[in-house]
Amino acid sequence: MSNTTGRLLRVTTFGESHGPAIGCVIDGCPPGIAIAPEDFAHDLARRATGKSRHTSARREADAVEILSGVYEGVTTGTPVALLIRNTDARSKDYANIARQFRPGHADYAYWQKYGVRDPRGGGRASARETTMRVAAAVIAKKWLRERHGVTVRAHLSRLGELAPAAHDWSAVEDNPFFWPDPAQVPQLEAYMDALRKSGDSVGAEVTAVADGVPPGWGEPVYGKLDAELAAAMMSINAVKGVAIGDGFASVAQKGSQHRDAMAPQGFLSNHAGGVLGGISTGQQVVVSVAFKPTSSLRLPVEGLDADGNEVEIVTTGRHDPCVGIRATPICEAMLALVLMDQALRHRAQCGDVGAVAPRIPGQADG
Ligand code: EPS
Repeated sequence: MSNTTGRLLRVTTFGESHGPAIGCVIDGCPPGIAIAPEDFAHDLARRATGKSRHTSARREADAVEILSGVYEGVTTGTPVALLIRNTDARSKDYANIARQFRPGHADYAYWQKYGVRDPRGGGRASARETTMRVAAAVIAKKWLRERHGVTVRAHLSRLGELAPAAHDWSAVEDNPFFWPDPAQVPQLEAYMDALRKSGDSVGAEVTAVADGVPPGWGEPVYGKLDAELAAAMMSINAVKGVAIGDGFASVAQKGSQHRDAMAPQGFLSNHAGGVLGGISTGQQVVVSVAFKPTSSLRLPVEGLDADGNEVEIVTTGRHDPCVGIRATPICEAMLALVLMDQALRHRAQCGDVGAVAPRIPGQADG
């Protein structure tokens, strides 16, 4: 029932926001990858709530228990099962809206589909689920880095109407917004403080980038790298759009501008975002993801309850005024999971092909 992503690296997540635990099973993980419970802490903390006043105040320990698939510190090739216990759910915040459909939220659609739903903290529709994607991707990122020299990173590229005025990768991890222009951080702080006071929320865009991807990853037609990236990103809560390379800006471009010229020293531009014909070219893989503004607001809104009564809905509790901020490591994680899956598929079918001349270097900044 679609709780699994990937074909050779298959990640299945389970759990609800206010259930006893969330978890995942990673099947198809190659043997011999060194992994310990503490390896997950860094990326999980980057994604977590309660780390700054600009995100939900819920404080989860996000301590990973490795239940299977790892022996004496290395993966064994058997399913890797990871578990995180929920420790800070406050279900009473949801008591008043348990039978109400929050406009813009998954409540109504889940109700129509299943005829029953877990309303506590959004249940399975909660962004809490993304914790396990980030955990699984810790292993994928490690494998990609060690086996192929591939690195995956991401930054916020829009916060509402604000866009970075400069781009410095080294600044991204030093501010609570994953923002690449440190000079703008005070402006972002003021923007978010005013937004939070108003009780409203705002959308955002994340750009995720992979460096060092060799040419050849991705499969024709239905298994395209860009198609699977789009599906993976769209599976993240609150995502409304995905663009590869120039994406929708391509609409206003001429072919003479968009095509990436090639020379012995490398590609001369990267409008394609590192993918041609669904297959990586060796250039930087660039994917941008649009997040809608969070729907859970304390501002009242007209809605309906499960009996069809008109009701005024107010959502209390601990919500993100801009869920796109914390989505930065989540997009990074999905990029890593898709790349590792495609790398394994490429190895399975084309492992004997080897490097084909001429191999030209990719363009560094897409
Ligand atoms: C979420 C609502 C909030 C967030 C949660 C995602 O949950 P609660 O109402 O239980 O505080 O805190 O995010 C997380 C707990 C997390 O780890 O990402 C939602 O409606 O999606």
